[in-house]
Amino acid sequence: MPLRKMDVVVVGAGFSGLYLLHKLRSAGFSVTVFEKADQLGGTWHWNRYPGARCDIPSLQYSYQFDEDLQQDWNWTEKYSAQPEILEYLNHVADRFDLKKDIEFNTEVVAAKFNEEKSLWQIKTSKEELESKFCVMATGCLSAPNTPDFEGMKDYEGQLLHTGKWPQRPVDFTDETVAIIGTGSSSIQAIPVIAEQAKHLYVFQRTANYSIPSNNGPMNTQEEADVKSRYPEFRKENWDNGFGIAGLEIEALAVEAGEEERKEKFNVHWENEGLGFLGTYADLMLDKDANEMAAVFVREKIREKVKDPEIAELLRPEYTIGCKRLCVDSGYFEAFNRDNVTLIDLNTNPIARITPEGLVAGKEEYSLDSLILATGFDAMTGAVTRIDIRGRGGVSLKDQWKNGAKSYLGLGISNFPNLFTVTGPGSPSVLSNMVPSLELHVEWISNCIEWMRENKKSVIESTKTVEDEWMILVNEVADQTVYKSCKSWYNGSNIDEKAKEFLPFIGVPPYTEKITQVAEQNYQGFVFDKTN
Ligand code: NA7
Repeated sequence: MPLRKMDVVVVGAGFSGLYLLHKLRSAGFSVTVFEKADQLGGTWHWNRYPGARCDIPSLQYSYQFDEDLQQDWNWTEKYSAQPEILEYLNHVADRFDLKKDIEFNTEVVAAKFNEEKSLWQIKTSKEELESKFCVMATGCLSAPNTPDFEGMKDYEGQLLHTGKWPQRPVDFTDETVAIIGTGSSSIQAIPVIAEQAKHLYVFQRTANYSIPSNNGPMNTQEEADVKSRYPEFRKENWDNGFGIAGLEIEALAVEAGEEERKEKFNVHWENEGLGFLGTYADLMLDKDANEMAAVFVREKIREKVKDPEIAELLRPEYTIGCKRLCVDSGYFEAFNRDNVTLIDLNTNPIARITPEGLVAGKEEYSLDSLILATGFDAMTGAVTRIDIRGRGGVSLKDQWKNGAKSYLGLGISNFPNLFTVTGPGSPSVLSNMVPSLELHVEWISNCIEWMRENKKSVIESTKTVEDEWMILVNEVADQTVYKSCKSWYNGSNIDEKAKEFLPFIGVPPYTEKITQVAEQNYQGFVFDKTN
């Protein structure tokens, strides 16, 4: 039987994949989206742990490509919870009739570039097919990191990972529960699980900074105001270094008086969530300024947590923001409950998982449920877990062994006609993801349309431009405090991964750069290279 052929294969039906399908199909291309899960949503399908919600205000964490959509949709809360985001994505899919071109329960397991035919040979869990282009819309935080604790396979209780949460209801009532990890996911989940469980043990390796979300019902006046000037409001996103609207970023902490600084930190602490880091322009640039913000947050933690010893354990020491900042609804307060115990893994390392629970330090914990909130192989994991082979059969995993290199986070040398949405080298995780992925979807779609108009078949990045680009990514990061601690921004959470800083910091210069590249007929990319 002849293989199915299409113009574009999109991998993943999350925010990026859905918009790619709409955009490319509207431009007249044949497109199929392959999705491993049985439904759409990507990150928002998999991360359905208790308390999961976005930590960028929903009025900004939403599509802007369609004015009617952004006018019609009403978010019920400032920061929407996972079920509502999933509902929104389903609404978008129905509104633009997307589901008919998404093949669910279908995993892309391999993709090989056929140099003779200039086609991608795609192997899914169900069939082989051919496509001119392949776009990885696989998300930045979608390949769960599951530490290989000794004895884990023998554990007989309920084992869960926050990034792979089951669709069935999970009820912890009357259960003894342990959660390993204290990143964003755990920080969102702990207050909710603590309300349910008989007892919750929290195993912490590194304390984390978190800002209160002060989440609540959508302020309808604010919503009406934003909707009356949505394009202008969105423009504020694009003008901000992190792609988040409404941050004042002129003044410097090191130049402010102590009282004034405290007052301003307080206002941002109360109202801005992640935007706390935008209180002053120098917080992520200057170690002294950063320490001022860190001291402020440490003090807040001390105020919130009643037991001074626990407060001390929950107090992060490192540069604030160099690990992804968290936003919570009652995280530190949860440790004031009698049914929550914090265990410091530095003094009580996990020795092994047992059939009944786990052993850490000298204690054995008998558990009904064990939750791994241990994060992701961020930014590259979802791509390298697929066997992708480019020119000369080179494997992407091997090519990225010593560090992921990409031109603009969009194209990779040796991998023609393969695009990544929010790939390494783009602002991605250091920006508001939704506008960032929309920017990429439009760039990729426009590029493929331009190729059709200009009769080009094959586009690829070169080693030279991507080397230069990744040097710039690191030079920019060197001007900040982002490299000053271990984080998934620099691969430190995965042992075998190259320790390299991957996101480009600065939405406005990045946007300007990729726009210019496109205007100059995709400068830096090579078309129809002959061997
Ligand atoms: P994160 O932020 O990577 O957090 C993972 C947590 O798990 C973090 O506290 C880690 O400690 C801890 N961890 C990871 N491996 C281990 C092992 N082996 N033992 C003990 N503890 C471990 O992932 P999240 O899912 O919380 O958040 C991901 C992003 O999703 C988030 O930033 C938002 O953008 C949304 P560590 O700090 O490495 O010492």
